[in-house]
Formats: sequence, structure tokens, C-alpha cells
Amino acid sequence: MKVLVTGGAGFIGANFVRATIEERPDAEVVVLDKLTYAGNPASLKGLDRVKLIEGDIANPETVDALVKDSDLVVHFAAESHNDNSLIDPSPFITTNLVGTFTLLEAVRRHGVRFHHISTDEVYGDLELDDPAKFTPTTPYHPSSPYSASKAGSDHLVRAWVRSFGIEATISNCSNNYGPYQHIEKFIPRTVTNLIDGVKPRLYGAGLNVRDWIHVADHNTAVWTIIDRGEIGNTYLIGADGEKNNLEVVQLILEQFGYDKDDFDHVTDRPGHDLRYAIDNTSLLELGWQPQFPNFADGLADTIAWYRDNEAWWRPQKEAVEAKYAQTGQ
Ligand code: NAD
Ligand code: TDX
Repeated sequence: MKVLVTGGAGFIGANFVRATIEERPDAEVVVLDKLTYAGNPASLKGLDRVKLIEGDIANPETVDALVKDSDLVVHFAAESHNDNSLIDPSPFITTNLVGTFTLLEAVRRHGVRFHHISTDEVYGDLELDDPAKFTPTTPYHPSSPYSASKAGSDHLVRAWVRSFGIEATISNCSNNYGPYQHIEKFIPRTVTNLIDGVKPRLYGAGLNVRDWIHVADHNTAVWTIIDRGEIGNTYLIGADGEKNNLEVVQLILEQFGYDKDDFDHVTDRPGHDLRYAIDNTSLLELGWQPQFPNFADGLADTIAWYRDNEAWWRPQKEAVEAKYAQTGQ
């Protein structure tokens, strides 16, 4: 089976490619990745049966030739960081909207199965004291340029299923953590700060809640949906991992042996979503179960990975922190 993975040099995509090569001996993987600041070929190092093509998902010629030659497209490529979308939304529109449109047109021409990776942020946020969770019928209400661009991409996929009959599924996952995550994101930024002896930065009061899932569990859920999901359906991926940001920082501080107050409060993110929470019933009905339900254990493994793989992240650290310094974060 020939699998085209867009964004396969990024965090979740690279973990997906690694798991696919290990668990699916019949799979040959082609990665299409623009190698933006977030894409790192080193994340795919040492893998057999993987070909990395540097290219843009918004380029119709590149995309057409690769889609034509594939049995399945798994679409991870995106501009993925909310804070960046607040500084310059423009690449979010070209990659997340025009890029997804370009892939959909190629899939339509060549009749190839498509799985679209999306986020729970398309639903906006929930109140902190609201027992509700996101379900596949929650209305879309995105808050940031990032989440609005992902919401738009989901709508494009549904329209192409309904109007053109393409064979596609969508998954909306909650916050991922694990190895190979870019150090601009909360958990790896906090961990690499502490490795450097720098205090973690907590936006605002730190009461915002995220529903954490290990990246390996996200990816087994994606394969479950590809194998057993119903065409045209949307599946929410989550593993009941709600924690507020303060709890996360304090868990990490504890694992480093620091005092639980050893962090700084910094400027809050404009429009900062309060809480995300996933109702994963439709995924459980497909027979999926998470393999990393214990957040503290997953965090310990992740901290160990960043300690052991400093060469992977070190070259980015100074530039990431210089960018945050401009917004006081
Ligand atoms: P990431 O930023 O780590 O990786 C994105 C990858 O896409 C990079 O390798 C980058 O080079 C590539 N890319 C960017 N623009 C491209 C373009 N125009 N053409 C080709 N490649 C391009 O992102 P991630 O965290 O791995 O997220 C992957 C997907 O999962 C995204 O669609 C994101 O919306 C979604 N998602 C992420 C999370 C999370 O917690 N990180 C949660 C839910 C959903
Ligand atoms: O230094 C920090 N301090 C802090 O308090 C950083 C970088 C973040 N935060 C807060 C903001 C959020 O409430 O931590 C939370 C998580 O922040 P991010 O890692 O930037 O993730 P988030 O904005 O929640 O979005 C992530 O999950 C959904 C991914 O980046 C998205 O791609 C995905 O769609």
C-alpha cells in the first residue's frame, strides 16, 4: 500500500510515519513536506520504505503527481501554532485552506482515499465549570486565525464528500504531547526551559484547560478510522486527559525536582480559549483504546526524550525564545 503523508516531517506526522513503518510491513510511505521552520528531516532519520519529497501542498503540479501514485493520503501538513497565527495569519490561509483545497482536487481527479487531520479547536472553547464536552455535532466556533483556517479546511473536506463523492474521513483531536514536538509548543518549551535552568512561562493565570493525549494514541486512532471509519464521518480523538496549564507546569517542575512555584506568569494570549474537552464515544465504538492513559508517565518519557535528544531541538531554541520575547511571553 502506497501512503502519501503530508506534513510527515512535523511532530504528529513524523510519529505517524514511524509507527506506520514499524507496524505495517506492507506500507510504503511518501512524505510531502515543505520543510518550514516546523519540519525536520531528522525526525524521519533511519527509516526504511520512506521517501521524503520537499514540496508545497498548495502546488497543484507537485500534489497531482504524488496523489495519482498513492492508495491513501493522510493529510497532516498545516501551519499549526496559534501564537504564530496571531503575529502573521497569512501562511495559515495558504497552507491550511489553499493547500487542503489543492489536495482535495487531486484526490477527486484520481479517486484516492483521503484522511484529514484536524483539531478540536474548530469548536471554540467551553466554560471552565461546564460539564459539557465537544461532540461531532458541536457547532463550529473557532477563535484564532489558526483554528478558523482549520475549521475552513474541515468544511472543504465535507463539501467535497457531499458534492463530488470523494472518499474521505475527518478526525478532530485534542492537544498532543510526546517526542519530536516543536519547542514553540507549551510542554516542550517548558521542558527545554528547565533543561536550560530557565523558568517556565505560564500565560495569564494558567487556568486554561487542555485535554492532553499522547501522540502515539492519536496515531493509532487515525489508523483505526482509516481502517474502520465510515466514509464522510467525523471522529473526535481524545483520551480523557483534561488538565489546566498550571497543573501541567507543576507536574513538570515536580519531575525536574524544582519547587512548584518556580515559574513566571507572562502576558496572556489574546482570545485565549478557556477549555477543550473531547467526548470520544464514536471512536471507542470503532474499538480504539488509548495505550498511554497515564499523563504523568507519558510526561516522564517525554522529558527523558528531550534530555536524550538535545541535538534535535537545540538549534531552534534561541530563535523560538527571541520570538516569544517580542510579545512579552
Ligand atoms: P507541526 O507544525 O509540528 O508540523 C507541520 C508540518 O507541516 C511541518 O513538517 C511543516 O514543514 C509541514 N508544512 C507546513 N506547511 C506546509 C506546506 N504548505 N506544504 C507541505 N508541508 C507543509 O504540526 P503538528 O503539531 O504535527 O500538527 C499536524 C496536524 O495535526 C495539523 O494539521 C494540526 O492542525 C493537527 N493537530 C495538531 C494537534 C497538536 O496538538 N499538535 C492537535 C490536533 C490536531
Ligand atoms: O509558554 C507557554 N505557556 C503557556 O501557558 C506556551 C507556549 C503556551 N501556554 C499555554 C497556551 C495554551 O493554553 O499552554 C496551552 C497550550 O499551548 P500550545 O502548546 O500553544 O497549544 P494550543 O494553543 O492549545 O494548540 C495545540 O493544540 C491544538 C496545537 O498547537 C494545535 O496545533 C492543536 O490544534
